[in-house]
Amino acid sequence: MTSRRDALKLAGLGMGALAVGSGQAAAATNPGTLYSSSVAHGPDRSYRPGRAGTDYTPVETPNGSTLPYKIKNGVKIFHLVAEQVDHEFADGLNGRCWGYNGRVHGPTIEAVEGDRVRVYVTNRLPAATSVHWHGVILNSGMDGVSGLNQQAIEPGETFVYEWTFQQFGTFMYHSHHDEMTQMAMGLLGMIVVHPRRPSEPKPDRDFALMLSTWKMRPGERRPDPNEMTDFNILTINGKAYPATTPLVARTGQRVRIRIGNLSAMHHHSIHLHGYAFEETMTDGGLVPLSARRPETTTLVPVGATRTVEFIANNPGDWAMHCHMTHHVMNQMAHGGANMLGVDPAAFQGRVASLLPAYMAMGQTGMGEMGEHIESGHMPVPENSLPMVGSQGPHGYISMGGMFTLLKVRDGITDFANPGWYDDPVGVARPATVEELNRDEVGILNAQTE
Ligand SMILES: [Cu+2]
Repeated sequence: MTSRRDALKLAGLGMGALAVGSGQAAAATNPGTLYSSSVAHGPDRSYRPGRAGTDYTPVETPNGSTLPYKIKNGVKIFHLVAEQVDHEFADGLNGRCWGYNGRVHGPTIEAVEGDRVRVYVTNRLPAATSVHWHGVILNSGMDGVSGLNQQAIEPGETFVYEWTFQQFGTFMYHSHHDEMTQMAMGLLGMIVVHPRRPSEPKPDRDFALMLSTWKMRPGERRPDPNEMTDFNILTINGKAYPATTPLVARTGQRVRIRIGNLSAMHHHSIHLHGYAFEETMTDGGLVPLSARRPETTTLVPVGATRTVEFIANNPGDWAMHCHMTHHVMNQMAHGGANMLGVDPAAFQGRVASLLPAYMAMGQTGMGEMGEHIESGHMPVPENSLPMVGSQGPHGYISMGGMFTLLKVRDGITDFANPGWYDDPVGVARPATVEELNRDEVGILNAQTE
């Protein structure tokens, strides 16, 4: 028997459901208006194809590329080919991965809000696949979840997807068939959609970065999709530092950096030195001005994009990296014994009688390991990466993995790597005896004694 109170509850629920229902109906006819559309779209309204230069400043994908297209009857036509790709993560480490159009990760799909697009997907993998357009609001049948929205694309088949971008922003695409295997093998890419009528200043420099994680056992070429936690290659656009191409801007330019994360298990807190920025967009749309706040680190969760913007008013070479310390180390830093503080003299000789090439390491940390390798004092196994870094202008840079550089220079018009920054203001250096005495620091500097 239903009590009066229950009846009221039911009535309340009913009204709630009605309210939700009408809200959904409104969203369905006008999906992009919440935060992310710059024009009033009717149902599936498309515009003339947006043009680079006039409608938008093209995005750059460091170490990557933009997917070419052709226009037929007002529709932008793209073609993705899923296939095996031999990919170099950094000098010395190659993987037999899966990617799109000969790349890991796939080329960036770039379009303008209101563009009608048709994307052909050819499967040259030994397994079935499908492509999901993460964050793109489109009809259910184009959403790409195999079995749910469509049949899987079998090896040798070509499927066609078609929709109109009703929103702008930073989105991603990836396999949605056997995700665990196929995303771990590299089947992912970025989607950048520019606003048709921007309400905010266009960026002068616009970059797209995809974060991902890999398990590459030293000596092996196949990424291991079964790994759940201990990933040992951390990449930006498929590259581990020092193979990451720097982001270059001229002093005073407005810089936009779009960061997507399709790692298996790890969120990444991406930190930029030298600047405070604002997070302007997520893959859900524009962040309202009233909700923006200054940050120096943006947390990019798995399965999300974060877009940050700033004026490049501080020239220099600036580190930009994941702040999780194990994410800025390469392969050989993982799984070793803790040697910190150990005096290896006692056993070095005994081990060396069994293993002539043996070298104790890690007693003061891992920072010096890259130098040992670079100088030829320490061999690394075939097809593997040392833990960290490369030679910088002031010594060895003990960073690897998810690490890149923002290089800001006065007056440049060419955005190729400008080399190392020579800071005219001053560089930190050993203190002099006069300085130590003057400021009564009470300690003598080993280098100035
Ligand atoms: Cu990270």
